[in-house]
Amino acid sequence: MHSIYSDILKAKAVNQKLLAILLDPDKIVWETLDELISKINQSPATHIFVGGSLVETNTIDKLIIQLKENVNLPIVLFPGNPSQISDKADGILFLSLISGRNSDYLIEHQVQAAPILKKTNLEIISTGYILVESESETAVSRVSQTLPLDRNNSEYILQTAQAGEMLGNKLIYLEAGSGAKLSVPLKMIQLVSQNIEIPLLVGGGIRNQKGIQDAYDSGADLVVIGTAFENNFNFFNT
Ligand code: 1GP
Repeated sequence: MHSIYSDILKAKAVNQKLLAILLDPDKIVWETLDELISKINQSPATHIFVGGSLVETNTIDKLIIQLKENVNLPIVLFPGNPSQISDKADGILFLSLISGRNSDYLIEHQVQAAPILKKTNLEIISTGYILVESESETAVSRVSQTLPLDRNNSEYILQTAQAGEMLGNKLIYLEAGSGAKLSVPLKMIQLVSQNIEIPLLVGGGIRNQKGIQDAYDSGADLVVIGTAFENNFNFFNT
């Protein structure tokens, strides 16, 4: 039995902060995979997320097989669409883009994914995914054809997070977008974390240790780091 979600809840209960390294299979330089794996093993990461906006399944499988052999962390899919489901992973963030009004990303992709997921043993973790404006356009916004929510309107973002929780999502993910210029505002993290019960994930545009610590101090339960580690495998040693 998987226990990814119950472990996240247990960590939250004792205020133990979590860290996910996001790997986009399209951006993996396969020749450097050994080094990547060894740096992951030396890092404080508690989870590996695998996904991207436009990845093909066979590269996802290939990457996960390598990771499973060499890293002892839960591997969680963070899919851009239903074609990115791999039964090699341990779990999946079953995302609904609740900040947008594109029904494909709210429910249609999930309907397509359901019969595929039924055939796997993946732990399915429903996640209310909220895209927050970060100055320039991000891949999530472009691919999903949705606009991010106004970063100055924390109240509306809180309402969205609360609606996501009331709908039964198990996690809320505040996303600025991969490589975002501006990460999610700390005041917003604070407001949302104080007014929902479920764990809060925060990611997008976090570039240094201080950014991670600030997000934790503001109430993030799990921080996601993609680009900064991708660009510098020594990121966690700096
Ligand atoms: C993107 O939140 C993640 O979906 C991580 O973003 O690549 O900017 O770290 P970065």
